[in-house]
Amino acid sequence: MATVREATFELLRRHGLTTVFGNPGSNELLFLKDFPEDFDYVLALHEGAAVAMADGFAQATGHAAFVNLHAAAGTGNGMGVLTNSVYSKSPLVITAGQQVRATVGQEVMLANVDASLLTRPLTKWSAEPLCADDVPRTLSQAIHLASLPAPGPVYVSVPYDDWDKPAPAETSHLTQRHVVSDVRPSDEMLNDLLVRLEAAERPVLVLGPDVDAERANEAAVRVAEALGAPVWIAPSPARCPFPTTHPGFLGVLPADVTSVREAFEGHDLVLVVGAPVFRYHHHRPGAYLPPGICVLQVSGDPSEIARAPFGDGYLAPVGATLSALAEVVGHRGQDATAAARRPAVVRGADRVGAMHPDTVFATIAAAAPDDVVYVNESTSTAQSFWQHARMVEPGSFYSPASGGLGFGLPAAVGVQLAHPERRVVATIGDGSANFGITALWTAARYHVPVIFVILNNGTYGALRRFTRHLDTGETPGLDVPGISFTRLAEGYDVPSERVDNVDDLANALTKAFAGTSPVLIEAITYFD
Ligand code: TZD
Ligand code: CA
Repeated sequence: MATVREATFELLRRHGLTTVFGNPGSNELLFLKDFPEDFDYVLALHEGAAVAMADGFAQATGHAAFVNLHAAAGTGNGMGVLTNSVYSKSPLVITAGQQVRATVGQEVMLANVDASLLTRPLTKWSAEPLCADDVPRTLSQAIHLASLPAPGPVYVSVPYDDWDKPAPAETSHLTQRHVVSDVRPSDEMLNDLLVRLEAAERPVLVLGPDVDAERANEAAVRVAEALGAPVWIAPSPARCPFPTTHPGFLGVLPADVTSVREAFEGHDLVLVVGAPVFRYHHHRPGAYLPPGICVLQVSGDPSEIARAPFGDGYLAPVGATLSALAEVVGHRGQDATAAARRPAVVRGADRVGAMHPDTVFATIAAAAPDDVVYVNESTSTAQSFWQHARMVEPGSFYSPASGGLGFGLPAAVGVQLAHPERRVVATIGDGSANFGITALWTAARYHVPVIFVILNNGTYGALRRFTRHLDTGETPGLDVPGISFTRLAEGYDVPSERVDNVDDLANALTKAFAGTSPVLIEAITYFD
């Protein structure tokens, strides 16, 4: 008779969840006992890194990823990064070991008291099975829920004395279940959208991360071209849903109410696909929209539609909707004038001993192959990044979706594990890097060939910018001088180089792309 552990591994195998990202403790060892040979365990040295790696892996593969954390403390360490998984809708199946069932009530050491409440409201669903018999079914529920629309992270706490118990015979049904969800918008909905789109004279598209998540980038291009509509990426982007080289690409919408309104001036219809309306950041209150404009939002996420402060909502899978629209929208023969409206790129000047961030991103773009994947967590330089990076293929960009730092550096490891055939470049700020630095060890240990470029300007640049916006004057806690990333890299056994000028950076990148191992390039920059 199979044990609960064996039944669980069979279930995970059936769902393709054969990579376990984790950091173990005493509560987890009985789950990991007799670890099957066809499974991989990827050890992260901090749970934030484990969650971020799994998140990068899930987003890049387009499938659920499995995480195993240690009790409440390990879960807590993972929760900062988990704030991103909510908004990137990453289907993470996060498990944690619980103390022995009969002892949790006494609150013995490492008991995860009220475990199922711990990760709320970040997880879509969380549970602790009521008995050992129900562990496999609870995990099956978690796996399905994580992936069913709208996808998102789930959490299951399992007492460790459950794993060696016999699994009920009926458990075998679980591995045979085949679940499909509705994958097409209705004809009525499509027709309504079509009529409104075709009636518009000057439509504009705003695309969000779910377009890339559903690999609908090409369909979005076809819809934009047929409508003659230019394309913005929705504010605070976590992914790149549209080729940045397309003449109709306008860039990333600024993340404040007033700038968005200004960007929409001159248009009569905004079609938002696969994004919330909107993920504003800087508070610049005012009217949301110019007069007389109509906003249509297509999303597969009921919450995203329900919470929008304006616009009409269409609840439907974004990939299928864009593909269907691409088939039916008539070509107007009208060229999007976007290219003309995009300001010319002006590169900031380097200084002696410190590059402008523009130099870093432009030099990477010149050295990188066309199918390069970027993971970016360099906060004050986002605009510079988007001006210079070239991203053409789906799945070319990942960034922390809620702004929770500690995602980028480890997520790059997860993305690279998912895409051995593409090269991942992680552009990470010196401040951000420290929240996930231990992932360097995982990259070295498992030979994951990420090129880590640390932009070292010695400060929390984005916060410096906010002090101006909020008019606070100088505050404490803004500078982080004196950190050597080459020495940190050496400690984690990742080869590294420190560069402070464009020639040395270009040489370091050429070497890095020619090689097949992880490399860290510490790029000395200044805050602009
Ligand atoms: N802690 C966490 C987990 N997430 C955060 N977003 C912050 C703190 C606050 N924070 C920001 O929102 S941006 C930022 C911090 C500390 C500075 C990041 O500095 P950096 O990049 O060096 O990575 P820049 O380009 O210098 O801003
Ligand atoms: Ca910085």
